[in-house]
Amino acid sequence: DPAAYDLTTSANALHRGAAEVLAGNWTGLSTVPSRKLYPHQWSWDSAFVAIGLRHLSPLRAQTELETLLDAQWGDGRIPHIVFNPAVPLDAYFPSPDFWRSSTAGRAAGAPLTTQTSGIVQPPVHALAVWLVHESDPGLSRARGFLPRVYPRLAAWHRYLLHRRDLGGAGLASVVHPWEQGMDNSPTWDAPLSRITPAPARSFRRADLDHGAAEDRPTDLDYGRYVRLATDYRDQGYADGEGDFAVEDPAFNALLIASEHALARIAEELGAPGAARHARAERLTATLVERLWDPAEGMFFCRDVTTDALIPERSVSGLLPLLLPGLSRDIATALVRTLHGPRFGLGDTTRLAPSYDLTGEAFDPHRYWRGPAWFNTNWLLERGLRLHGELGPADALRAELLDTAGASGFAEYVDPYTGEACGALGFSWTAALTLDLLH
Ligand code: 9WN
Repeated sequence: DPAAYDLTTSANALHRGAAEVLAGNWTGLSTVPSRKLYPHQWSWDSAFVAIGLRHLSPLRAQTELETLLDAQWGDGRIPHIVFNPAVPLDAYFPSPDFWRSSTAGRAAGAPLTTQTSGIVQPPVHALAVWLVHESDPGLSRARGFLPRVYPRLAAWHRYLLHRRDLGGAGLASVVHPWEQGMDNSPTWDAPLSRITPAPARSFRRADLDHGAAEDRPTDLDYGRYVRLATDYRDQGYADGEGDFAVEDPAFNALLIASEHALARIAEELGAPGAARHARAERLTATLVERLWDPAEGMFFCRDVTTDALIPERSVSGLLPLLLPGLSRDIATALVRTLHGPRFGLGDTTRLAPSYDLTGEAFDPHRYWRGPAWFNTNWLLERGLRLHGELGPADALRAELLDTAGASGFAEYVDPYTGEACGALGFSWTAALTLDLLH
């Protein structure tokens, strides 16, 4: 059948292209998100990269995660960036001399020799570890992969569930927009407006050397990012003292999904997993209590400082679809919202946008204020499949593969047209393409 033959050749070409991107971004012990724009190791990027790498080299996938975990702090936090000492300081801002992890982070147990940032990113790691293990259990057992990483992942979750329970209800809070990973989402506009920006002349934005200014966050955003990070650093990275604390649905949904994965890892190691599964279920109930809005059919962020929901519709509010313990009603409502006018999936958009199409702040090209991203769409695809929405899951998978290949594995795309934006040859786009091909 010639049509089947074509499909195979294009799948092969896509596979080859994605593998080339990951080979080009591999540095020996980990993968950079993008050679020019992001020349170090990023936390949630590495988790997504490992999920794709496992199909090419389970050994590399394990190494990717082990390298990240080697930079874990004594208090359990996994830093959002692990710096490569061979890269010049001015290649990325904020650089190690800004974060000063080994001195300012000493009380929190920052590593002495490895330089890292002091904030975190979404906890996709236990989920990635489990998927990497499953791809080659023989190699994993031979290398003692799970016994080595399990205590670190447990400490990571403990940090988030205790030190970061700033709202007091059991969910984890982020203390900086970079922690949640959707840096300039309109969700942050209100809580950020209370932060006095650092003067523009006090820092230099290396991102503008490689990214288009009209796509990236603004200078005013950066002034506030810098102020928040400086204050956190100057408090010795101690938690509970800052002016920004938000409970985010995607961050917490990923923590819950990872807690389920941690339960499976424990069971694989011969320990009981039931308590962790039960905790994940309790957290799911708390997520619904704290962040679900039945009238809107989606989840919202809670601003811990004002104890109010932030009325901005971000794709983050759809990502709890990933959770197995969601009620049928909530899953159905999320699927409806995803395909409705605000996200337009399968109707006006090719991939789910990062932000409400009808929202005042929507911009199809500006970073997390509208463009579609591959990691969030990969998570939605998994969620759709988990809840039995096989038709929509298959359609989204086909669009993801098409768009990834046609865009040159772009960092993000215009949600209507699939036009490439940001960096090309972006690691998690390539990695998640590989995962969908398998
Ligand atoms: C700040 C690396 C990271 C991603 C984030 C994305 C972007 C950094 C930046 O790039 O953030 O951490 O410099 O803009 O928003 O999700 O992890 O790919």
